[in-house]
Amino acid sequence: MRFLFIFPPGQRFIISEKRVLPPGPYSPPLGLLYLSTMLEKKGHTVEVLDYNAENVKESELIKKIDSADVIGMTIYTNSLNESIDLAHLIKDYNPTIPLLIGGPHCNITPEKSIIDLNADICATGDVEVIICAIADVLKGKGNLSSIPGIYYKDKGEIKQTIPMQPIKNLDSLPFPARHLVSKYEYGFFIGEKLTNGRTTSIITSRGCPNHCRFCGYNSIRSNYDERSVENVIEEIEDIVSQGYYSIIIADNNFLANKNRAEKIMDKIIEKELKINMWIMGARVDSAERRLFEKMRDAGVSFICFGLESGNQDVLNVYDKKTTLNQITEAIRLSKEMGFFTSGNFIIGATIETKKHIENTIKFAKSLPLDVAHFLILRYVYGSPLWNKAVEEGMIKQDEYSVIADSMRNLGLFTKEELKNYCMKAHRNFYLNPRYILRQLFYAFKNKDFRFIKAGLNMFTTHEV
Ligand code: B12
Repeated sequence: MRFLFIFPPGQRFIISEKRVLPPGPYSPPLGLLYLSTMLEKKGHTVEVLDYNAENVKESELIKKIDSADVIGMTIYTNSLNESIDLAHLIKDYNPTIPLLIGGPHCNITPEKSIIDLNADICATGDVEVIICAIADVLKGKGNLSSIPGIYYKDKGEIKQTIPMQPIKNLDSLPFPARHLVSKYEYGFFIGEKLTNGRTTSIITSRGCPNHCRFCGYNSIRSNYDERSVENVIEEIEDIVSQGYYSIIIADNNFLANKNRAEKIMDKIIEKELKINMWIMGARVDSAERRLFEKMRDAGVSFICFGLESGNQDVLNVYDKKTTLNQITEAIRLSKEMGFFTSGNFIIGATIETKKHIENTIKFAKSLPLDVAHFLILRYVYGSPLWNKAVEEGMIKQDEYSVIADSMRNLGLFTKEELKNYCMKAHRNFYLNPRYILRQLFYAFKNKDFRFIKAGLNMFTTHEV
């Protein structure tokens, strides 16, 4: 069968009234590529359209629908509206083409997703296990009712099968079909290509062992599972053989198991693999000199930490289990290793006063960070903060992502005030003379001005 897999457009960054930048193409849609491998192994053909990497015209999409037997789409909560538009366009054009959906949003609200997107089948969990069985049924072999982990339309009714178990042995999965996106160039962030050379991504673990109260990931995948060092290295070697140089490590928390991370770095050094690595998700309590030195020697050049706040009581409200001292030490160590260091902060916790927000801005400025991103707290479906707000009647069960807002008794500031605080935080951070000098020094020393441009974009940017 011919599958057309679509990664819908993500949120846009507003630069000014006239300039709106897409966030990507940052990294490939790994979920779709994992499923593609499974399908290709069974003789199906797959085409992947990544709307973050390509501006697909409607006429072009229609041609592609004409030459497909099944359409598959990844659904994220934050880009649900864009996905709904796309799904309706597809179904309006060809109401009989099967529309299969999956991804984080489908895991949290499968039944509603089928309705919202006018889809035929919604697959949850580690879909690699069932994707070929779904393909068989669409071809006329077997029955959807015997496939675990799916929701499907049957004579106007939505039926649900038994839940599926997450894959325990992630090493058993074949590597993602990267050739399907070799037409795209990844490594862009807010309009700038920030990675060096051909860029792809890898995921070496699934789930997250931590339970921060603002995060909904544990309701998307409750188990945390790791791939073995050997299996990760085999994939990195495969990536290198395909001509890639930069690898974005997309794990929620790559350094969760320091021992495993250290062994991966040891192997990369031992095998003299010429790669550059970006670590997307790290916690400050993983920062250890020996590990970080090995990361540096193996080719890590960028690391992004979830820092969240410059107030210990706010970190405690989030159950982050980190301290301000750990943050300071980790960022210092990261910079000492020469890593381009990024930190994310959240503004708008229920206890947060003006003083707290000012502390966070001051704290961020005191750290030698290269990038700081200040985001308004969102109550996301399934997170402990969302659950509590639902229990207390502030949020309705069908509100998947709600911005902190005093008008709804969610914190002490309205969302407009919080937006302004975020913009103020960005301005304060990026217009700090010490920061500007540091970045100019780096840029001139390395003759590399890309990060300055991205930083400037970030400073004039806020998310909608
Ligand atoms: C890499 C990443 C990004 C990258 C790029 C995304 C990309 N091209 O894949 C970037 C940095 C751009 C990004 C941005 C954002 N991200 Co992000 N991101 C991730 C991350 C860390 C890894 C994604 C990944 O590759 N997973 C590995 C694959 C194997 O898993 P998967 O994608 O879930 O796919 C499996 C199933 O879901 C399913 N599936 C997926 N697609 C499909 C399609 C079909 C047809 C079927 C049947 C099944 C199916 O099968 C796959 C195999 O089992 C995840 C966390 C995570 N660990 O998954 C967060 C995550 C997906 N991101 C998240 C968020 C919130 C965001 C942002 C909104 C953050 C922000 N505030 O800016 C933005 C917006 C993105 C957008 N679309 O607009 C949330 C999504 C929550 C939700 N309910 O939707 C996640 C889950 C993190 C979290 N802690 O909750 N992200």
